[in-house]
Amino acid sequence: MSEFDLTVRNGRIATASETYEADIGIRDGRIVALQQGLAPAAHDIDAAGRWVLPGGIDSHCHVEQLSGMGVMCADDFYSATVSAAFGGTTTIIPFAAQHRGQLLPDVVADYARRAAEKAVVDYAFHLILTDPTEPALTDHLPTLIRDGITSFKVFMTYKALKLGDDQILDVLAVADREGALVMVHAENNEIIDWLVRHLQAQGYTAPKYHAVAHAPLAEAEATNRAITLARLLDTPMLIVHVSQAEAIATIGTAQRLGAHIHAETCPQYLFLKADDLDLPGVEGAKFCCSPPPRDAASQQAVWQGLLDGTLKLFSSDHAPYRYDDSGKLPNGEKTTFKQIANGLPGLEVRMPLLFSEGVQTGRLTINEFVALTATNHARMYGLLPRKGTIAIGSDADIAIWNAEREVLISHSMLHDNVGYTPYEGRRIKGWPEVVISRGRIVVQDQTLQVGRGSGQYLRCGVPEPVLKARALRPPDNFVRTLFEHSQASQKDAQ
Ligand code: DUC
Ligand code: ZN
Ligand code: ZN
Repeated sequence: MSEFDLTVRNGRIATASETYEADIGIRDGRIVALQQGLAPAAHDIDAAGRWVLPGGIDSHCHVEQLSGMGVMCADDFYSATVSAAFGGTTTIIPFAAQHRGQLLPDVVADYARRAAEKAVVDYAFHLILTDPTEPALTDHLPTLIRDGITSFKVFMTYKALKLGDDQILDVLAVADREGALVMVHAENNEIIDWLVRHLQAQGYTAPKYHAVAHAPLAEAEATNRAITLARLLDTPMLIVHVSQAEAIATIGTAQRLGAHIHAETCPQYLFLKADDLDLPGVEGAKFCCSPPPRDAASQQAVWQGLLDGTLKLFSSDHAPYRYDDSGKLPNGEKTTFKQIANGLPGLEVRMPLLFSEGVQTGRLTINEFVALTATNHARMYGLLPRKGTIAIGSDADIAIWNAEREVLISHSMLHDNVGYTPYEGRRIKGWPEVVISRGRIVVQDQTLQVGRGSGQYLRCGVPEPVLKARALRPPDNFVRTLFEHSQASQKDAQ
């Protein structure tokens, strides 16, 4: 009898740093052998002529979550994780989202229960933090961080979600002290509101005006301001869903100055344009997300940011809303751009789109592809080496890609519950045909092979940017010390 539960043989393995031919032996959900000439186990996959890559990590997706406007996502943990798996992603990190007035521990307990019942691949959580009260900052966040939720997103826009700069500083200081990473949605709220008001006053309500209201400069300004706040405390920050050149330039400058600034982008900023919102009626709602898709020059800048390492993460920002009155169109054909639920689906096509347009075109090496879609996410959120790579001791999360398979993207072939895809009709080349999570074959022969609730919760460790910042910076930062002392005296005074 074989010492392995499963073997994957004859494939070409790529990690973020290496490419080589070897067989993989898997036991108890982990990779335990990596060498040529392994004898087949009773369960054996012949990966000859295929790429054997780490399963993807999608570290920015919205699943079974209420939006700021109170709209429920179309995907629950079942449909979202099934869809992820069919697209080669074996770990997702969605958001346990606090709405004002809610207690963080309650939010997380509810979200954890929903996920445990339904997820088919593994998952960790970020928080969305909208109400940084004193108990949240002093008690709830530190406890949740110790329980493995080591990243949280704050918003600079959306009335119901946004924090002021002073609140963001409070959150950054707590994250810094407790070992967590703050993710920022950077758009200037006042600029957007002003533009919305004047567009509406002139009767400009069609979906295409969403992209006008969410102006590139609103993103550029907020990105610069967010970075300034992080630099004041000399603490790490991740700018999410970056879409345009000036924001990327600002991030690059901060990185060259030695600030601990990291950044992510998403498929919609490489493969869609603001022009896509300009369709008859309200059809353009299918392309409304924030920040919105931009122009060809922005797409070029985003590609460049991925190639030169300014942008380290490629996530979907999957935010699924159906094209009907349950989601995108609360007012049917009369829905104005301001009322359209913001967000696009992308969990399943994230990796195939980048594989086809990045690797197959020669823009990216296969190793860069792995880094951008898996390994860098595991580093960023404290999941390496368990997730995001192929190595002895790592979880056996593997996607076996057929680089020759040509696919015509259409919603009918996808597994989410959104009812449309913004990438309808695109021809791409390369698709993950077998997907393995913790040694379990999740997808094979275009069929789901596992049941609801078989995914596991992952506790994230300290994010690598936090460890690096701690190691590199001088121990005394007067501004941080000021925060610590004033927090302590506020607590004593109670
Ligand atoms: N923008 C966000 O900030 N989150 C969800 C989707 C979107 O478009
Ligand atoms: Zn956002
Ligand atoms: Zn998002």
